[in-house]
Amino acid sequence: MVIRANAGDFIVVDFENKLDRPASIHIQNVRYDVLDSDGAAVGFNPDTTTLNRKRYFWYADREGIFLFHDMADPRSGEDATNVHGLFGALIVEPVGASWTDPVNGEELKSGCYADIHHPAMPDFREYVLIFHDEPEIKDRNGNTPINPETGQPESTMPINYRAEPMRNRHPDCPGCAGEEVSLSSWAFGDPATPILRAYVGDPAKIRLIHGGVKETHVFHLHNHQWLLEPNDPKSTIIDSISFSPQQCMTIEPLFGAGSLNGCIGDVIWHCHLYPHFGEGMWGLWRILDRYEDGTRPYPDGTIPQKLMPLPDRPHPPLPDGLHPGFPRFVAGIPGQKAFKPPLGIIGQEARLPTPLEQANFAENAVPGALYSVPFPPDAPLKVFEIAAIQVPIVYNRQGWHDPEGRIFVLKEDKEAVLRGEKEPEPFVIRANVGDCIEIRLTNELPLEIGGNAFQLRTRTTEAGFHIHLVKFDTISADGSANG
Ligand SMILES: [Cu+2]
Repeated sequence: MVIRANAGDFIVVDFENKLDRPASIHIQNVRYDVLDSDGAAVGFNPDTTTLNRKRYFWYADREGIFLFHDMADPRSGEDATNVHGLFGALIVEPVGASWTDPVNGEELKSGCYADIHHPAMPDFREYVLIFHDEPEIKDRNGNTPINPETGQPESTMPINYRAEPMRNRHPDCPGCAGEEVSLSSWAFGDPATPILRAYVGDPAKIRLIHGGVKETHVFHLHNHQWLLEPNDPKSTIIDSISFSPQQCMTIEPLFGAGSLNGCIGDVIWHCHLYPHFGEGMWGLWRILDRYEDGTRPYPDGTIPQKLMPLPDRPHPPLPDGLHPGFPRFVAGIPGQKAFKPPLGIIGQEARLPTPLEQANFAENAVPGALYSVPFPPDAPLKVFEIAAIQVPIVYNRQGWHDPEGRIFVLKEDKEAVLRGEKEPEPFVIRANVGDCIEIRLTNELPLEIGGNAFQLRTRTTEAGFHIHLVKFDTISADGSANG
């Protein structure tokens, strides 16, 4: 549950407990009387948890994110309430702000996704994302979910009471091999996890919350950055941040949805701890180029909800025959592996753009930057010819080694590395601020890895080159297959 108030509001919460155990609402960081509204039974205070009804008083003295949860049972285990989801947040907006439902523009009583309006400040999209610990989720038959590859039980890592683990997106589609398709909506449909939506350029605030009590997560958002210290324009610019149990922070992506280069498409966000990512902790930010009226199906037949334009911004252009709006101009076949983007690929999967793709290219489009061009036309060009290769990596004089080391190398160094004349090292390249960088990647990896006591034999037919913090075109250069 996410509720909102304005700074300066006095808030009365009438809490009714219908559980068969004491419960409460304990809020963090707003002002309240600890003797009456702490929602806990602490020290010599009265017990402010309840089996029936309790009224709590809060004073929202400033803007921000204020997590609340049950403090009658603060334990972390399955016997307690936190891991089962008994938490939420109060978001305090500026004085004078109002909020509406992004789907229909109507008044919003509660909800994770809101459009925030203000008479003197820019409107923005507000997305509240509450990350969890790992609840003991059962499958539809009441059993602990099993990873189909390992045969072992596996955890589930939710956001906003949803999770999209890779085990449910197991490659059985034509042409699919392994992990590289698990994030693809072409192969498996959209994930159950939040799909945040905006028109390109919309200002946005992600209200990032850790509702759990045990584990740390790392929030990472592709192709967007934000200031580590929002009120300091000289602050470090980041695109990932660790956050621990009960921490809350506002992420305000610079330049809004689509970042500096106005990219459209599906921007993935996820926990950077890979086990969490693989066990469900990811979602998409769908950045739209055309008005979405809630009637027009995606390629797989699902009909997305309407998205109200922010009223203080220019109305997004209406779709037409050649510009049906993302993702409808992207070539693909639902139920199958996503196509590679046109023009940028040499070899078996090379293809020319369809007329629809061509019509949606940005002005000055080049292979690898088709739908948004992240550099000015006069930017100096640096080209790197790179290969991904397998080579043993020896870690020390005692000969501890990884027989299946996998590294990027400059093509001109490849033979020397493979012959053992040049030691493998992490691949580091350099450029100057303002350069346009063209990466030409050749995948020379073996088609499989493992097949021993420690690693299942796994197909690894695909490789990508995903970069952080610099600008690129999300649809054609993310180095992944998202959305
Ligand atoms: Cu995590």
